Amino acid sequence: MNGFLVRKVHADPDGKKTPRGKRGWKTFYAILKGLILYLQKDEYRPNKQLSDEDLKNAVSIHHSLAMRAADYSKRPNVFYLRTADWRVFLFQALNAEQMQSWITRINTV
Ligand code: I3P
Repeated sequence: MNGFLVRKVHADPDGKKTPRGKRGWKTFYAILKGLILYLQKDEYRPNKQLSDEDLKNAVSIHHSLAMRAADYSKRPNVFYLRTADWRVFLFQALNAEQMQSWITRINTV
C-alpha cells in the first residue's frame, strides 16, 4: 500500500516526548512493504535509490500498533502509530477511507 501521509513525531524511543523543534508536521510519500513503512520525501519512482534520509525515516512496523487518534482534533483523518521500541507517530491520511486502510494494513501484516 502507498500514498501520501503527513507525519508528526510525538515520542522518541522508550516513549520519551519528542522535543520542541522536532514536532512539526511533514509530508511524505509512504510505502508499506513487508514490515517496513518507508517514508520518502518525493513520490515513489520504481528505480529510484532510497536516500540516506529515506532510510532514516523508515519505520519498522513489526509489533507496532496503529489506531485512530480519537483524542486529536486539530486535524482530520489522523492515526497513531506506536512502534515496538515505544516511538509514537501521528499520521494524517488524505481521507477517512485511506486512514482506515492504513490502520488495517499496519495491524494485519
Ligand atoms: C511543533 C509544531 C506542531 C505542534 C507542536 C509544536 O513545533 O508547531 O505543529 O503540534 O505542538 O511543538 P516545532 O515544529 O517547532 O516542533 P500540533 O500541530 O499538534 O499543535 P506540541 O508540542 O503541543 O505537540
